[in-house]
Amino acid sequence: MNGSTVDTVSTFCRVCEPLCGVLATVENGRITKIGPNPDHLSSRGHFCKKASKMVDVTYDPDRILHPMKRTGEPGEFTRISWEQAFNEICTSLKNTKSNFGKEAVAFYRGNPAVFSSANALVMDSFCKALGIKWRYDVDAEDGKAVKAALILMYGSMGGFTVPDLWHTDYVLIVGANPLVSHGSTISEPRVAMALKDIRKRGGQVVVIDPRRTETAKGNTHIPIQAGSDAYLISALIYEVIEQAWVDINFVESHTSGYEALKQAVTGCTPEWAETHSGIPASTIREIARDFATNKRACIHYRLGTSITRFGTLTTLLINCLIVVTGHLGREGGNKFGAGIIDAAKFGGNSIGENPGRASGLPDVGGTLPSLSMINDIETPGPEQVKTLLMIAANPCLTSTGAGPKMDAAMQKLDLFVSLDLYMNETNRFADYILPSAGMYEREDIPLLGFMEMLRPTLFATEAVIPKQGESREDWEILDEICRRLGHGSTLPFRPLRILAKMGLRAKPRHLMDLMIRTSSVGDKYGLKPGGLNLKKLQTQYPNGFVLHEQLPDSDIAKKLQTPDKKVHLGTPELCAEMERLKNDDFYLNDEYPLRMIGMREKLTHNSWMHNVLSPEIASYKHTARIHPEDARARNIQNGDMVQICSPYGKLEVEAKLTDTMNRGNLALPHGWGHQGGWENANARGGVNSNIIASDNPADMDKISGNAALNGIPVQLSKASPTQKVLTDKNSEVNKNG
Ligand SMILES: Nc1nc2c(c(=O)[nH]1)N[C@H]1C(S)=C(S)[C@@H](COP(=O)(O)OP(=O)(O)OC[C@H]3O[C@@H](n4cnc5c(=O)[nH]c(N)nc54)[C@H](O)[C@@H]3O)O[C@H]1N2
Ligand SMILES: Nc1nc2c(c(=O)[nH]1)N[C@H]1C(S)=C(S)[C@@H](COP(=O)(O)OP(=O)(O)OC[C@H]3O[C@@H](n4cnc5c(=O)[nH]c(N)nc54)[C@H](O)[C@@H]3O)O[C@H]1N2
Ligand code: SF4
Ligand SMILES: [Mo]
Repeated sequence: MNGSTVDTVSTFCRVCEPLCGVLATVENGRITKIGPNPDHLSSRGHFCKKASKMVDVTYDPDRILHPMKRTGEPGEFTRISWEQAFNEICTSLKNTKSNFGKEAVAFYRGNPAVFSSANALVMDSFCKALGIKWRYDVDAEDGKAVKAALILMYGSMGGFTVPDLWHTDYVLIVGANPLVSHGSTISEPRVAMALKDIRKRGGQVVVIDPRRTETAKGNTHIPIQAGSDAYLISALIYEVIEQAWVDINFVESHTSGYEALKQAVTGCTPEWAETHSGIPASTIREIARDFATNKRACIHYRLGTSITRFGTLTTLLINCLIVVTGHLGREGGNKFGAGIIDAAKFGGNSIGENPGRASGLPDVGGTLPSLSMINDIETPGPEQVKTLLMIAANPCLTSTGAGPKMDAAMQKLDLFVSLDLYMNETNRFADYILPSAGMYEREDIPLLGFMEMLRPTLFATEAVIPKQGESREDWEILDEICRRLGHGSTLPFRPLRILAKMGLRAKPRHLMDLMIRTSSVGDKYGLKPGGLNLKKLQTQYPNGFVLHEQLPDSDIAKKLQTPDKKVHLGTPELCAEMERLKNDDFYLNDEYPLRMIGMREKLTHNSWMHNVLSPEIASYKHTARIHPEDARARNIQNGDMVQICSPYGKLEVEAKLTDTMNRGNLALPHGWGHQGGWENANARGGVNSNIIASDNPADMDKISGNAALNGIPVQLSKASPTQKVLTDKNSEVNKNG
């Protein structure tokens, strides 16, 4: 016997939205493997390689494991104690408040932050406790347009309408690539299987995308010109109305504003849409017919529609199409989520109530776009942002406005504190980096997925391993700041904060427990002895507890948060945007004839998985995917360095010719061009794709302030010969993207 212990622990992955149940092999307190869990009731054995790479992230020698203080140039940090870090940060926060007012303190949330339920439960109350008025987040590069549309139509940004893929006969996938992304605003580990099943039962999967994506392969692919979906969808609505395919009963019972919608799409003929989108009018008519006349039809849409200039309008139109054809809340249509709490009730519903102080960009549900930060930090005057607290974010790479201006703004702050696993391209400018505990170092429930799950399932995990180094959970760090500033704690309820001041400190796990116990399956604190609580869920149901075998049909009026309990179709916002769309000449600029979009690759995740030392990730190269004809016209060959210029900036990157691109469009992944504390990532080259995105607030989506990162007008040319790099040119045209 060597005394070693090997355990296999059921837990769940928190890299992306399916939140797959996985098995962690733990040897002597160290995770050695993350693998699939065939018995997990949500993921049922689904697993992807990204999850297995979390072992490398957890033990990455470049991970920040101690509080660090900037003692020199950007990126030059010295280890300090937690005590020193908290002392100095809290003193500085107090000084900022007394010198400039509490409005000088701002908060920024990045994407990985929402994958911790504890964070989701306390970030709001942390900001409220500190009186933080300026809250920014990466949602403007992701889903602000979606949230704004949900607010306008359904009354709350928490009320996602998820495509009922397991029971549909026709799904229109517009601007999403779930075979690589594993789905977003939908939480379904087996999304690939669900799509396969649709085909098996004779149904259709139609993918509208400027690239013949992994999802498009084997399905019906309709190539589109990037940034033109609003034309397409308004023409689909036009055609549905023209052909009398509207579900009038549904519209009369559940909606308002139908006549205004009808008016707004006047003249939006399939021929008109063809000139903008490149999709033949006959195909548009076919899609309209198939979608409207199929009893079980739904739409899945994501970044290809939301991070565009007309992001909110496109999302509004998609939802109007779902609703007027009577596909809302029905089997095989788009249904409201059914988790243990109805997030729509707590989701927030404000748009533009607290616009950026200098950018004027609107907030959605109380948070502002990343871009607004630049102006709000740089512009002198009342309420100028002087201090920034940032959790799990890297806007200098991931946001619109990334580049010299964002870098400069970060350096103008009096105090910049970042909570992160790494020193990245943004927090290298910070004054302090505080080490965060990784996903397997914290307990959790799938709070983020509740409203998105196709088979709503409840599960929980304990921390699988101890916190590495001196890291702490994000919430613990926020809690300590609140305690030291005299607010008791960072928890949302006042009585809990008062109790904390008396030494009785509740934790987010108590709130998770509360949610479970008071839910329909909860033990109601003993009143329903057979019911669930957090502990019971963790110990007796390690593989989850299925809440609904399938999404229940929605009682629509009950799900809506609009005051009149109607879905609002032709809102003034939609009508005004339709007018703007009809008069838009943005893409008529011959100087920038191509359109650039983003793309995701299977094994990396936004900006934070390029450091993993794996041969597969190492084999990834940052390349722009270009159609061979677009390349030939410019004398560009596979592997050449090319220059891509937009009206806002330029970059150079290697070309990869592929006929998966729709002609006139090229794709470049984001999150590359590293210069942080991650050595392997830095060595992998590539460029920051967002330096050619606009940093002008006027260019953002009008309603939500969402960035327009898909459909950037660009010109393309071969870079000067000195820039040429050695590459394998064996394959001139790549068929696999
Ligand atoms: N492997 C991996 N998975 C991820 C991530 C990752 O970085 N890597 N990121 C996660 C995150 S944060 C998110 S939000 C989700 C995103 O999830 P998805 O939105 O499913 O992922 P994307 O790959 O961005 O897919 C957008 C699709 O829209 C297409 N597109 C671009 N412009 C247009 C357009 O104008 N019109 C239309 N119709 N299509 C267009 C693109 O070609 C692309 O196929 O993925 C998550 N999952
Ligand atoms: N051009 C273009 N730009 C895009 C996109 C696109 O499709 N095209 N997609 C956008 C989208 S959808 C998103 S969500 C954003 C993502 O943008 P961001 O959220 O800004 O960046 P990420 O790369 O997700 O990671 C941010 C940081 O979180 C840290 N991190 C990881 N796990 C944890 C944790 O558990 N705790 C803490 N405290 N930190 C952690 C990582 O180390 C990393 O430094 O990028 C956006 N940018
Ligand atoms: S799909 Fe996402 S949640 Fe599931 S195992 Fe892969 S990375 Fe984790
Ligand atoms: Mo995202």
